[in-house]
Amino acid sequence: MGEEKQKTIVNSWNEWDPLKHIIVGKADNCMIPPLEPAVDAKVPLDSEMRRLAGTRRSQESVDRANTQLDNFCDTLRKRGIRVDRPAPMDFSQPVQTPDWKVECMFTCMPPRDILLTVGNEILEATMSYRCRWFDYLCYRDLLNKYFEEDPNMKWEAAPKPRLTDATYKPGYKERSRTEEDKLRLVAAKDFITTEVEPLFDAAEVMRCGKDLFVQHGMTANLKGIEWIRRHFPNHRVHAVNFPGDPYPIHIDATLVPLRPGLAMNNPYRALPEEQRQIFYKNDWEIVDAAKPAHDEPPPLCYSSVWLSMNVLIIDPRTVCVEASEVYQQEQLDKLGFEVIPVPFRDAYPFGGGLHCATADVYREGKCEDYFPKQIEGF
Ligand code: DAV
Repeated sequence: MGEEKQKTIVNSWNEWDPLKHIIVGKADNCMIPPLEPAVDAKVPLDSEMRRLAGTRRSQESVDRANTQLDNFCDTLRKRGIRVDRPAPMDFSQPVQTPDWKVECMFTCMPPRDILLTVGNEILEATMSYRCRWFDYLCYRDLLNKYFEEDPNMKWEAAPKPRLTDATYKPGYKERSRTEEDKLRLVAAKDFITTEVEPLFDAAEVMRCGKDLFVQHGMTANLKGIEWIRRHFPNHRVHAVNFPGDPYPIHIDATLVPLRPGLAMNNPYRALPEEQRQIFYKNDWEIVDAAKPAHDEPPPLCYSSVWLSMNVLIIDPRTVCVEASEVYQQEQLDKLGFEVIPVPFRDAYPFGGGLHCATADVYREGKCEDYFPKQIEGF
């Protein structure tokens, strides 16, 4: 069936069922984010991005990223997957609400950060950076279209946060001057955001059918996780955290499910023992992800080398892995996957890897219970 004729269906319950329709981001007009409080806590201490905050990325780097993004789309289309693209805005514009003003916006390269698909619902996340407050506008044409074309699609938006100074902890920067400081704060679950309002990025959520695992970290606070819990009453929502990650943002380079019964965990960001129990109790195996092939991320990249494990699963036997990540490819090959290498390192600086750069619209399959044995209080 040609992709134009494919009926629009919004449905995706997990990260591995057979993929039929997806959104892939674009690098156009991407800015280096301004150093507002939440961005400051995430940009690595030694990154050049600090000096260049609030400036445009070079057109040459944008073009290279877009070439790889377009190539990724072609790879998916050749596999019969329908691909849609967002509408980039002029992200160099200053934006404001009645509460604050910021010198520019950011990007629409990583739709995963904002769009959370759970079953027939697509939920726009609150976000927690001021420069990302308007991200949703880039996806509104697509969501509106899905809403028109699929009579069962549920279009939801989480409450937009105020993001006043009360949302961010005063003095956090002073308390996190070194990597050691950061690790100590993260181990104590002391993150940049306060609990005055619900906050989460969609990329903090790992979907496993009836169970949703949400990272408590730099973008999702406990109130945000509680909001998700009340919003999805038919799901079980588990807050997880990863001591060992000095910059905990987004779960998809940290804990990645591969297929029912198998997940991989970043060995430097181990899921705490008590939070592993639900996996073991239900006969899941958690393997350490292979080491990245690179010692450093590409220049002006705010993500870590662990984008190596930020894979896009096409179906329980097939996975897209970044083309230079030979160790990750080898590991997944040994685990029984067909590995599709996708060149993507030029796109990393614009918002992440192959999983970050996408958002599910349709995967075949239903909501299944992969964790029938629950752990009290988790
Ligand atoms: O390891 O820097 C990247 C995830 C971005 N969505 C990391 C996390």
